[in-house]
Amino acid sequence: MKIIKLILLALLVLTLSSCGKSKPVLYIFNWSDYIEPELLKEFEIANNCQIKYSTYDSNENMLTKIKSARESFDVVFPSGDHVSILSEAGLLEPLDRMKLSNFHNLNSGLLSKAQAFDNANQNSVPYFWGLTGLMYNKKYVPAEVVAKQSWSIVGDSFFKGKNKITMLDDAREVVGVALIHNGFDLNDTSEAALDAAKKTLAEWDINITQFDSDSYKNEVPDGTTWLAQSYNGDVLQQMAENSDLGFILPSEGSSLWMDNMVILKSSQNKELAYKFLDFLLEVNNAKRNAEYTQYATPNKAAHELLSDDMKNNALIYPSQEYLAKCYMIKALGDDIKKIDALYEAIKMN
Ligand code: SPD
Repeated sequence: MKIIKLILLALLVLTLSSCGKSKPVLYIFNWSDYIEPELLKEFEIANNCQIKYSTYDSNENMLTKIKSARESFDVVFPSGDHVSILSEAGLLEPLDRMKLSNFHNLNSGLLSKAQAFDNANQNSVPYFWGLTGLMYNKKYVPAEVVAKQSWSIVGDSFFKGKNKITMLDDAREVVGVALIHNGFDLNDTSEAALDAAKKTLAEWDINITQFDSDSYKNEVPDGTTWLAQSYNGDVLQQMAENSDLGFILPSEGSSLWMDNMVILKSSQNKELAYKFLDFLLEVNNAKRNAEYTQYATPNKAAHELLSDDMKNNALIYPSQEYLAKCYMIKALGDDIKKIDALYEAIKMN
């Protein structure tokens, strides 16, 4: 009897301890609306793990959270300029290519471009690239205003007193397009360039109601906002469901960016983080992700599988002629303070 009791007790302890054994957790920090949600579930099942997923709407917010000791993440998706900033701060894990069996799917031309912010592609893997433009609602913005196809629409007298325009809450994007509109490189911080951008932004500011990088996705469709500076894929996601929406890539050119996957040096679960990166690089997963997010994929093998409609969509993959007028946002070192000061002054107005 005593032996049976002991066996039962041992079984109970064993059951309780295996129940209490939690699955490994992967902490992911990404831009909002920037992944096919089913992929997350499939990764959890395939790897018997749990994903804790959080989102951000600007590189600056991401950086602040990463630097705060309170939250820790394994995988993050910074834009190119912030890959440089995170690398210089010693926060990134140098990547071991041997653990990324699907790395070869990437477009070598885009990998070379990514070396502008990540030498030898050591610390980051390209995720998506995209452009910034103007989203509008055809019900409210007259065709003759849209026909201007220029950043100057933001200052158009049609919008005067209407409080219907928003711009991104992103200093580089806002000051950047004012620089481009004036014929400067978006990374130019010379006095002449910033004076011109300041003048333009002061003119546009009377029409701008808020600086926000997320709400336009709902507010342009529902008419709260009529025109918004926005990221192309976010707009295309909405356009697929609402024919009243349109998107302009202004004729002066625009900002061009590449977002990337990185593993933080502080990651507590690097093996699982590598598996996640490799899972997203797998050709069919990358294709599904590109179809869901509507952003341009740097995964050459996945791009080949996309429909002709998507591959020929100039709002996702613009012509070489248009791309030649666009500027990649670069890390500016201390000069970023000049851009931030100009942006804060406009916001405070
Ligand atoms: N919802 C996804 C948005 C991605 C935007 N990324 C890049 C911004 C660079 N300024």
